[in-house]
Amino acid sequence: MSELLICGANFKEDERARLANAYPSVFVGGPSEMADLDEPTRAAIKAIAYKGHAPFGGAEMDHFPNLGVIANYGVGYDAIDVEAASARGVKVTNTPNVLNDDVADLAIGMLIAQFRTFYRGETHVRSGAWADQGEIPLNRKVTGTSVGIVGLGRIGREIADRCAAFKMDIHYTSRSEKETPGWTYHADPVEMARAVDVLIVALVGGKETENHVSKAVIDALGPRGVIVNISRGTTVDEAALLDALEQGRIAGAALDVFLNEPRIDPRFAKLDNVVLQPHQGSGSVETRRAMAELQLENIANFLSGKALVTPVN
Ligand code: 8YV
Repeated sequence: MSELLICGANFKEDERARLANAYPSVFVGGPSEMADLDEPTRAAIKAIAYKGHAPFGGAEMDHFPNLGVIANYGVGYDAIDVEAASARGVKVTNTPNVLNDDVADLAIGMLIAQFRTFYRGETHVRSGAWADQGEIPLNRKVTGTSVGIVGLGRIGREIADRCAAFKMDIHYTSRSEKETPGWTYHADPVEMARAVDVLIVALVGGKETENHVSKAVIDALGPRGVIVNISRGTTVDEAALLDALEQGRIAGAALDVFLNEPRIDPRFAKLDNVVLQPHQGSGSVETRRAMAELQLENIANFLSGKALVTPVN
């Protein structure tokens, strides 16, 4: 009987094969398919390798009476009800740190793409408009701008370090003030938004941070303001953001995450002041490999009775 359940339609073939080669396993496309497994199969499962953003709650955990660990592929585990897991004595692990560089690189790349209108430039070259119309409209200088990092965790810090290399005036919000090289701490995100031109959102997802970047924060950012989000769609009031972008009340946005991924609000596609990416923050070959290895290491440690590498609860 298989001890491992691989759960997630978006596991790549090689990632799934690596898990399946390590342990006899069964596969389901998502938590909603767990109930379809027969009872003896469910009773044998001790570990679940999870990848995805579909909710994984207590009701799904209850299908597996001998479940001991849910190893999440990803640093963000907001899809998993950790409280429900803890109440059942189930451990949860994630894949922190190995993706910090990729996510920070993407944040800076998207910020530059938004300021320097890469989308407009690319279309201009590909369409031949360059030869007919000449230069594109001038855009905006990146170096030296003022930036507010919303959430100075591990990823937020990597972003801030990169911003420092671009000689930016760095501000941040966080649960508490941190030791930083001259960066300005704000307890209130509205106050920070008033002080900067760019907000880069690097919060954890989940109920606690829902709509943290509220309408009031967006309004405080003002007409030169740009919002970069590489965290979760839930952290920004998306309706307020769309209204502000459509009405030109902020200058633009660069977004890797949305509500209702991958079927995002069609209003985004109509905007020409946004950079849109398909939640690819950690999506380099190197980083995804490291994430897969860390997930497998957590499973292997659990099944052999060793300490978990990156436990959450
Ligand atoms: C996802 C992510 O894990 O790590 C996270 O929190 O959001 C991503 O890296 C990835 O999209 C796979 O679902």
